[in-house]
Amino acid sequence: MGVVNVTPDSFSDGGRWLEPVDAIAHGRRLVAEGADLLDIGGESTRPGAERPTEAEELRRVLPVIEALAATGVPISIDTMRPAVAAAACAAGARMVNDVSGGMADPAMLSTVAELGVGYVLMHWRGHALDMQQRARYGDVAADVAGELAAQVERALAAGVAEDALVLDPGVGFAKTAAHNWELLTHLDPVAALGFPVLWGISRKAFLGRLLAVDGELRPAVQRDDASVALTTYLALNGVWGVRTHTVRPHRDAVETVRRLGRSPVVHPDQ
Ligand code: PMM
Repeated sequence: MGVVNVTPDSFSDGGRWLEPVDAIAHGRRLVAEGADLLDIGGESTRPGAERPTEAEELRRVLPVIEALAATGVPISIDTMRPAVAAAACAAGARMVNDVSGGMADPAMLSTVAELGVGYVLMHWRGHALDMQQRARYGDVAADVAGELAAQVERALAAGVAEDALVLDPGVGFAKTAAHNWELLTHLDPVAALGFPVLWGISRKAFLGRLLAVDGELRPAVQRDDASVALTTYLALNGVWGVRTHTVRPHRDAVETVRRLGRSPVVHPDQ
């Protein structure tokens, strides 16, 4: 899943694709590099971020979705707002990527059910402004799986189809670096829920910390090799997808793992 952030303030590429023409060109580049899916978002969720208005979010994403839907590559809309999800699907999106997993606005679940589109349900405990204060777990992998299972129940009760669901453990969302590593080394509890699993690890701060030199975090754009290492590991462990800012190196990693016969990841052409 290639990321197109139409935001002024995303942590790794904020402001780079704020103009529709730049976002569209970027999305086309990601498709040319082999993206199976494009994730288009107009709200940054980095820790401490302020929320844009709904009107501003729509203004950012709609022209980009319309243009990129024309490439034929499936598009997900990265939003927590039901009205944005509905407008995005009317403009050509086929999936809703809700980092709040239906918790920011409970009407999201019935909206997704009515739209009949795919739904990425991510583990979430609160908005970016104060989410890191909620990073408290007993056993993080078991707790995240349990909270995801509870949201899955709510989604199904609201009428979301079981086969529309993709789960995401939400790396970096109300989680410390130690929590992220613990989740990544204990994939089973979330996998055992029986749904496809998406991981968003690309360029995240815990990699910047791992690769820090003299206490200086490695800058976001210099975290790509570490991101690809995690994609390789996740592909070896049969995840459904990874959400990434670059596509070609991740695609290459997945193809290589697949050639080794070690991954159940299925190529769309086969
Ligand atoms: N991370 C970000 C934004 N959206 N969506 C899903 N499903 N999973 C994630 O981990 C995720 C996401 C934050 O990263 P960005 O600011 O680089 O987009």
